[in-house]
Amino acid sequence: SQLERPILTATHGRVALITLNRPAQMNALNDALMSALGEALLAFDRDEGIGAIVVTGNDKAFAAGADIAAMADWTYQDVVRDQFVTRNWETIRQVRKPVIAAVAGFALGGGCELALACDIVIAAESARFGLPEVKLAVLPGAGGTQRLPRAIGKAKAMDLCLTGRMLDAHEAERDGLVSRVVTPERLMDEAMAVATTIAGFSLPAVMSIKACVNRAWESSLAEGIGFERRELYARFATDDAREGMHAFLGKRKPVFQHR
Ligand code: CO8
Repeated sequence: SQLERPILTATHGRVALITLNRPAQMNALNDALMSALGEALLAFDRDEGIGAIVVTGNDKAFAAGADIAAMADWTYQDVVRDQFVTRNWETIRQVRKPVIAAVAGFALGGGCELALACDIVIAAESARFGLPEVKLAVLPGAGGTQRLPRAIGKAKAMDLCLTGRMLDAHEAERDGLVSRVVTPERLMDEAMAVATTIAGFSLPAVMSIKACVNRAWESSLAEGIGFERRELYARFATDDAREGMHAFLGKRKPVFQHR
């Protein structure tokens, strides 16, 4: 039944919606959920009819982290053999279309790291972000210690990682972890509207912009500028770029073919 699936998927026009679906466990991210999420993300990334992907949870939790019940008795040998995290947590990095996290309630540990791996984070006022792994004597090992300092700076990241305290939605927005804050009632409308806007643009241009911004995280300015310039030149090899500019000049709406 729908209730037993770790994720639910739906499409609305060119927007795909993925809902994390372990409400009784606060959407704790176990192996089945992360594998299903990875498969769904890659399937939507390949789907020509999809231009943007929204990932959400429920009112109480986006996700309260890795599944502590599953992890509690793992040994060093277990995590090395199974390639914990590497095996199915990093699939989201392969996705070339924009992924928008719509966060209400708790986004803790791996749930916060999942939001950090998304391209845009839209938070309800009820959202709470934190990396409480230190309290369990583990660490934010799904990119948290690396992405959080890049997103909000070293001082704030050290504070969050070492104390395990939570940020509310407004503090998270001020710090740069969150793109927009809305009321809980508006969350899904806002996230779907943002995704629909992006999905209406030329997909090759959108994917190129995402790749350029991600490159800024990972490279020197000179290398990033070089990457950006090559991506810019490549836009001129697309029909959509001519259509976009001629539609502007002709004072009409562009009709993009996504090529
Ligand atoms: N794993 C497993 N079960 C969970 C988790 C979790 N992360 N979070 C909540 N649950 C379960 C609870 O055990 C409880 O189950 P039951 O009803 O059977 O007792 C149910 O969900 C409801 O939770 P609560 O009763 O605790 O609800 P509250 O409203 O009182 O509290 C909180 C909600 C604040 C979210 C609280 O549940 C909590 O603190 N959860 C744990 C948060 C946490 O520590 N997360 C970090 C986990 S470690 C991690 O993510 C990274 C590990 C290393 C990196 C590797 C990749 C991630």
